[in-house]
Amino acid sequence: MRLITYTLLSILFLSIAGVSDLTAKNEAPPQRPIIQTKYTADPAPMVYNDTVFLYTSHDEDDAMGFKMEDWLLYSSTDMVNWTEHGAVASLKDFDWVPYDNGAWAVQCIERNGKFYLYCPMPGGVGIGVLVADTPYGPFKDPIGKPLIRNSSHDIDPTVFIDDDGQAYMYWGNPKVYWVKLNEDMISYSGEIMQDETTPKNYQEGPWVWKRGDYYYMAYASTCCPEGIGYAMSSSPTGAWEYKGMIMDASEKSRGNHPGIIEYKGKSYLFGHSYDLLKHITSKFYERRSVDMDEMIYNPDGTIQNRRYWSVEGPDQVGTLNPFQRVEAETMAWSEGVKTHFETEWEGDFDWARGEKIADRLFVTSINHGDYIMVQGVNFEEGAKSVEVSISPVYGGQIEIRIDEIDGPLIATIDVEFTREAGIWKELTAPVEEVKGVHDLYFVFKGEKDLFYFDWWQFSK
Ligand code: FUB
Repeated sequence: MRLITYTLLSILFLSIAGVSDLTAKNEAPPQRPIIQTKYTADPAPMVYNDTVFLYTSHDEDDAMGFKMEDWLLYSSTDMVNWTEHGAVASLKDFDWVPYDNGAWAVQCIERNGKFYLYCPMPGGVGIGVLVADTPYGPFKDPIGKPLIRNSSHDIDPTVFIDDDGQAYMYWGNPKVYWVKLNEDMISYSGEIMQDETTPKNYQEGPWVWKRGDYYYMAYASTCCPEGIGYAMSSSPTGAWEYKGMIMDASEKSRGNHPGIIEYKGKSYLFGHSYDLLKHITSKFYERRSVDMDEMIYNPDGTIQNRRYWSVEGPDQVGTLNPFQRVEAETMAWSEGVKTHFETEWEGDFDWARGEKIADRLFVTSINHGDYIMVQGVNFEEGAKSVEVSISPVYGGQIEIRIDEIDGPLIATIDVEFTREAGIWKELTAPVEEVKGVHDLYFVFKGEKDLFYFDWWQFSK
């Protein structure tokens, strides 16, 4: 059944993508977009301490139009395995925001050890700022009012700090506005300016960065569908000269929104796809997905064009260490599963330990045949056992396989049904010989609602 589903999905995806060279029988399904457990949009990647922190907006699972209440965080150190950290901020963090649907495109930036999250609220409500001591939050509103309230088009803020320490914020649809931020990052100086050279085909979603002597502004470009265009300048305040499309507008997509970083010597472009939605329906809803690929500069500083996201995605940079605790919500690809955050108050009492269960984010909605794939796991000289943290529901099995969903079985963990719902346990199983680097598949067997899955770790 799963294979039939794969084949149908492959045919559907490949015909949507117009990809002709990947039609071989039994071809693995495209494992894109990068996040499968939720609908995500408006990527805002930030590199801090050798980790990529990816802030996104969040399209609810039942969204028809925009239904966006909070902002999510994911992280990666290898650009293929992404760990979810849940919702790090929401509209509720602003006392002055009059609605609970309008958590549009944010950007987070670090300065002097503090993390500033710039949050637009559409409809003329303004752009707010939240501050935290860590990239994970908790984020608080330090000013209790909008940082920017200029027009009814105050959306899509992007913040850039130049080499001389001057910070700039840019935003707006259908014109680009900008202002100089003060060093405290929660106030500004001087007038709000409307950019006179709002670059060709600019729609919204500016993203500004510097490379060498050049300033770049990427943005959602052309409409509709939107691709990602860019302009260059010799100054952070323009004039901006249109240079072309980083990613073409594609019928496979609708809206777009760029985020661009350099990480471990490579450049990456993030933006939108609708491929996850298209896996379940051909109807259009605002249920977007963040996707990404490597971005390549030409020797003269211009950027190479790509038609759409590749099927294979970027190369993994580095490997994943299985001998440290890995959150179950770390994955390169998954099918069927969802994630859930439970606070100490909502969680059940752990009778075995006599204590309340701490806040945790874990994998839920685990049914027969679902699986999680973690890419490029380095077992070095081998592993002897594996431990998993599980909360049983009806019970079942985790088959741990390598390289393919039906590849060699290296461990099996039996999870028994228990009447004491909500109990978390650590279960251990021996591991068959496995050496070197492999993709790791956690394949779930049983009937339905098998268990919740919090983390896993191998031992030597
Ligand atoms: O996600 C809501 C809005 O859609 C964003 O603010 C725009 O950039 C577009 O992606």
